[in-house]
Amino acid sequence: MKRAWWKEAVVYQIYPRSFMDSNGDGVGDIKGITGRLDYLKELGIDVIWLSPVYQSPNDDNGYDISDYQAIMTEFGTMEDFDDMLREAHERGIKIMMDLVVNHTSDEHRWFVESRKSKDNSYRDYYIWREGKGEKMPPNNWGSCFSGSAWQYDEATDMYYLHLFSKKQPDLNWDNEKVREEVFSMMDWWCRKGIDGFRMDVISMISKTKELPDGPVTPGNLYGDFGPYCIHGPNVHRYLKEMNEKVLSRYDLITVGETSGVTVEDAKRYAGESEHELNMVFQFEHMDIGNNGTKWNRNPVPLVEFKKVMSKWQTELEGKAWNSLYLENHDQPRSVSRFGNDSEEYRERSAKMLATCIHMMQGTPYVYQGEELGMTNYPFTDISQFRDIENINAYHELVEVSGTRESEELISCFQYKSRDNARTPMQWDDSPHAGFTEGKPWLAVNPNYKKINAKAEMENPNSVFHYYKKLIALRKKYDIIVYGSYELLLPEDENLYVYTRSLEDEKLLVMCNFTKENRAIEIPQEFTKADGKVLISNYGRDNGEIKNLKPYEALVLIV
Ligand code: TEU
Ligand code: CA
Repeated sequence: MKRAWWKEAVVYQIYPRSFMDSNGDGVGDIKGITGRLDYLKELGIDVIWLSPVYQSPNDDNGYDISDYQAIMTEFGTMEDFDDMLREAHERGIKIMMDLVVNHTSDEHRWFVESRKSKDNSYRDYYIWREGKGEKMPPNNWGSCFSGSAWQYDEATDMYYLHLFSKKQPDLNWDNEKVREEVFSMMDWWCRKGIDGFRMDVISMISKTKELPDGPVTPGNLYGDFGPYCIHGPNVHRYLKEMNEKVLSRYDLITVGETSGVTVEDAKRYAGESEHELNMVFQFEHMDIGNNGTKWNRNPVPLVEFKKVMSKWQTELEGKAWNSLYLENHDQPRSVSRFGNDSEEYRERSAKMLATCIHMMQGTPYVYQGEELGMTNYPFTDISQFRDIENINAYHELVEVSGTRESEELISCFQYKSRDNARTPMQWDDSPHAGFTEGKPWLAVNPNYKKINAKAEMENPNSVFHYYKKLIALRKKYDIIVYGSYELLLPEDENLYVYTRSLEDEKLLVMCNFTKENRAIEIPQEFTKADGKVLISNYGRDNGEIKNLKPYEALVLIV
């Protein structure tokens, strides 16, 4: 297995809007990030994945970009950005930008031009089609944010495609001028000294020529664009071109957000010799239980979770590199979804989940607050949400189609809404958790008085210090980065047990995903020899055990 710094790194994702507000307007900003770099240095992370900080009207909180080479007004100035980049580099921390080029904002100058007339020189930067008739869009596709994926534009009596909000028109990647503009913008950021890109919905940039109706999942009002917009005919050609013209010229970390990706697809997007990307985010483990819709409260059966994770671990090994994550700005808090966020088990299960993921092969991604064991928010009313995804879903499912009942749907939002991950970072027990001196744009979780960075940095047994230890172990032991993975007890519904092997070293990773004591038999090879405890969330100093305690994580090394 080829060594690489980005294989050995741990990435920390910052959602700037909710990380730290330095000027009291209730919105996080870049100066706020700069002021917290020492905290991240203390945690020991190597790379910051910065969610978009570019100029944006914030229809989708910055994932709708109106100027790729200017900083969002609310977040500060380009000078603030340059200061943050320099201060991060001085601490040995790299910066990975969020590249959102499947679509722009409808306020981007390219789109402002494109919609002016059918023969405008920017017309073909986007995907315009004639309707099928009076108020009839070109096909039945639905947007990820509800409603049709087509928006009628009066000025030229045509529709434009938007797979996300109507203020996020899709770029036409078949137009080489679009590719040239994107590549030169990327190069401009690389020349500023940034260290990589996380690529937003990069699997959607190539659409089929024909745009036929998609299959309609029962209960949905619209058709699925997936077969025609995900892993399209030219996606790998365009990524190889991006690699050749930009990525290969710098020492970057790159990760593609590839909705709908399979292991086979991943071998192409992130294949060691494909010259496209370093790795991808897969969603199979996050989509467990989503039968046709994410709006459910389904638990995650551990046997299925183990099967998915093990497939990715074993089938990519030696061919492509894994990313490892359980939460981000689009997902609910992992301790609430995969662990147990009750007073009694929150910390223990947060440490157990961290062990389970960080002991695998791949690059781990820690989402802001995950290192504190931050939990979902106790949402009870639709007015508390800010995320366009579930606000639009509520309108469509409750008010338009009436296929869902308000209270039941809101309880699903409470479990799965992206706003769960976007409540402000909890720094200390002062008002608004020290995030802002103003009114936060989204309410702070009321449990901040107990769950906050200050308290956890002072408590050596906190989730924070446990993450710090996990990150330090990854630096110390090659086996954690490069060792082969093997799943044990595949059918066990309560325990996740796997080994890692590298040369003559071996790890045994045991995680109890339940709140009961569970019997376990430690394989001989870890007891007869001097099996040493690598990490334990119960402070164990030996591996002579007959059972795992509630949410216990224990890693032995021989
Ligand atoms: O997410 C794309 C994506 O797959 C998710 O939106 C997913 O469809 C949904 O959030 C989970 O149910 C990326 C960004 O991460 C997301 O924040 C943006 O809203 C989206 O693209 C559009 O840019
Ligand atoms: Ca601010």
